[in-house]
Order: sequence, then C-alpha cells, then structure tokens
Amino acid sequence: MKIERIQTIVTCPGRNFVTVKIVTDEGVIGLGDATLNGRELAVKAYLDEHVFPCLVGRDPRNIEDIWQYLYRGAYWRRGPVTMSAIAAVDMALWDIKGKLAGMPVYQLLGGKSRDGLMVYGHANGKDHAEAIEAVQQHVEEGYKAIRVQSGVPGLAKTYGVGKTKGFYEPAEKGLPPEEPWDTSLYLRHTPELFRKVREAVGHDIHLLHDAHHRLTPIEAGRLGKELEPYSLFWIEDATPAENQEAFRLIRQHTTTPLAIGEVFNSIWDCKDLISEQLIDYIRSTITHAGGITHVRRIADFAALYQVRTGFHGATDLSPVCMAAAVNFGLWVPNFGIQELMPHSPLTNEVFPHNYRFEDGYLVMDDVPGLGVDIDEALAARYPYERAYLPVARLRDGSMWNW
Ligand code: GCO
Ligand code: MG
Repeated sequence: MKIERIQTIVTCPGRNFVTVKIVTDEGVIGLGDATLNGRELAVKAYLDEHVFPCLVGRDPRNIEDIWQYLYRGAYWRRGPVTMSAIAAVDMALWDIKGKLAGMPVYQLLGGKSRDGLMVYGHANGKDHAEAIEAVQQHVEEGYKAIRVQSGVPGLAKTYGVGKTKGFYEPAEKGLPPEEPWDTSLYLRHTPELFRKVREAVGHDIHLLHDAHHRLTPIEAGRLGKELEPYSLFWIEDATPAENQEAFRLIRQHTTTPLAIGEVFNSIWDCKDLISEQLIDYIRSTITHAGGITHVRRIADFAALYQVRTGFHGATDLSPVCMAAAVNFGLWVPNFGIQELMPHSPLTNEVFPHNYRFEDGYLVMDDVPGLGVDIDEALAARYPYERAYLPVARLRDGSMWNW
C-alpha cells in the first residue's frame, strides 16, 4: 500500500483552517488538522514544500516510522510549525489505519475507557452580571464544567470576552489588534467574580479560569490562594512556562489545581512540569503537539505522576482535531476534561463529523477512522483571509503576553 496523493486544503468558513488530506493507492482517504492560529500559511508551506515530496510512495500504515522520519529526519526538531505539520500527517495516517481496520481510532488505541468526555464550555461576559448569566445558561444546556471569564472594569478589552454577547473568537481579520493589560486591576477583580458565581450556581458545577499567561509566578500564587474558597477545577496558563521552574513558586503558595500546555509542542516542554508534579492537567492537544503518536507519549508519561489530560479545544482547532481528541479521550486512562468551544454552523457544514455534545459530554458513534470529513466544494467557496491573534500592551505601552 502506498501514499498516492497528499495535499493541504485551506479554507475560511468564518475563520482559517488548514487540513491535510492523504489518499492511498487503494483510494482510502485520511484527514489531519494543521491549523496554527495566525501562522496558518507557514505550516501549509512547510507541508507542501518540505514534507509531502518525501511522503509520496511510502506505506501509510507505518505511522511510527513516518513520525520518526519527519521528527528525527528533519534535523531541526520541534517548534509549533514543524510539530503542527507532523501532527496533521500523523492524524491523517491514524484516520487511514482506522478505515483500513474498519474501526474507530479509539479502538486502535486500546478501546473505550469511558462513554463520553466531560467537557467545559466558555461563559463570558462584559461584566460580572453578564458572566453569571452566561454560566447559568451553560448549566441549563447541561454543562458540568464551565470556564468563566469577565471584562475587567478599567480595561477596554479583556481576554476571553467577545465583542458580541456570548461569542468569543480571538483571531481577527487584518493586522493584530492591540489590547490593554493591567495586572493589578485583574487581580483585584477576579476573586470577586468567582465569589459571585459560586453564590449564583452553588458548588455542584466545576468552574475553570484562564489567566492566559498574564501573571508572574508570585502573582499567580496569590490568585490561586485567593480562589481557594471557590474550589476551582483549575487555573490555566497562570504564567508562561518557557521556564518550567516558574511553577515551583506557584505551587508553594496554592492548592488550586494548575493546567498548562496549549502552546507546548512536545514532551520536552512539559517534562519537568510533569515529573516534579508542578501541574495537574496537561493541555497540549493533538494538532500542536505532534499528533496522536506524540500526545500519547505525553499522556502516558503524565499518568506516572497523576497528571491528567485537559486538552485545548478552542475554535482554532478544526473539527478534524476535535474528532481526534474525542477518539483519544475515549481511550486515554488519565483523562481529565476536554475544552469545548463549539464551532459555527458553517464550520460544521464544511467538516461534517460524528462526535456530538450530549448532556455535558462529547460522545461519538462506532465509525471507522476519526469520524470526520471535509466538504471540499464548500471549503473552496471560503478562501483564506489573513487574521491575527491580538497583542497586549501595558498602560505605558510596553508589550506584554497576550
Ligand atoms: C483557550 C485558549 C484560546 C487561545 C486560542 C489561541 O484556552 O481556549 O487560551 O482562547 O487563546 O486558542 O489560538
Ligand atoms: Mg487557554
């Protein structure tokens, strides 16, 4: 069996997605998600120019060898562009293997460990009242876990809060928008938000929060400590983790669980965080961390230290990635939670898929492969549009982490 054709499909049904499509000489098709928000065409070029010419003619069943060939064989290892490209090829090969076997990918991984993946939804509001209203709406929709983000008085825009009520999409068409940031305002305001949310919905719902890399380690320690009475499921991205040691300081100050990893691309980004038990949940997802083959290694390593998965699932991960995440999450023994930021109806039309939300969980039927498709004719009607994530600046104009 051979890889006969391999191509990227770029489409923008409201936001940009890059999809890898691999076709075998027997006509079996595999799909992979290669979307890197704001840097989409870098991954496309990496694949088109440097990866695909090496893959035509290879046996698509040798997933491990192809992974090693693209990782070790490139000499230049790791990084978001490389690892997203490898991930997309890897996902497509697992999709093909599942179709060849007539089994869903979760069966190939070892079968189901659970019936569905508990997900957390996004409740956002321009102020506390609107955020609480959004939390209540999510509870009514059946969510068991909810991430809460609110506007901060005094800041014109805040991460996690959309321009229009109930809808948040960080990437914007055109050049990168600039957002103001002030840590002291945020720290003053956030514990109060969670006090009110607990008062409104009680303690039976899991609450999560994303600090989105804005805090220093000691500030993160303080926030974690002040949120302890509201028993959060986690604080996410409390501080950037280029320096993994930073998390030692946070851990000394709080028992609020910590999650990190949506920007990680390999096991090396989280090795010390996991082995020193400095985090509780690892968020690296299949598209940005080398595909199912590599994320499986991260999850197995994490299991040794009682660290569980909590994969990134924002709208910039296409339904192809989400289908892979559902297959993975049905199997992985140390599953924690899955992020769910529902795609637009148009995106769902471009990528028809089998997984679905049911009473707070993502479930899927027993279909071969990943259980996701692409409507190429529809995709072609929505060409790429340049879009960027925002950048953040302090009040004096200094750049900050967005
Ligand atoms: C999340 C993320 C997103 C990211 C976005 C970047 O927790 O879902 O932080 O909001 O900012 O996915 O591409
Ligand atoms: Mg996040």
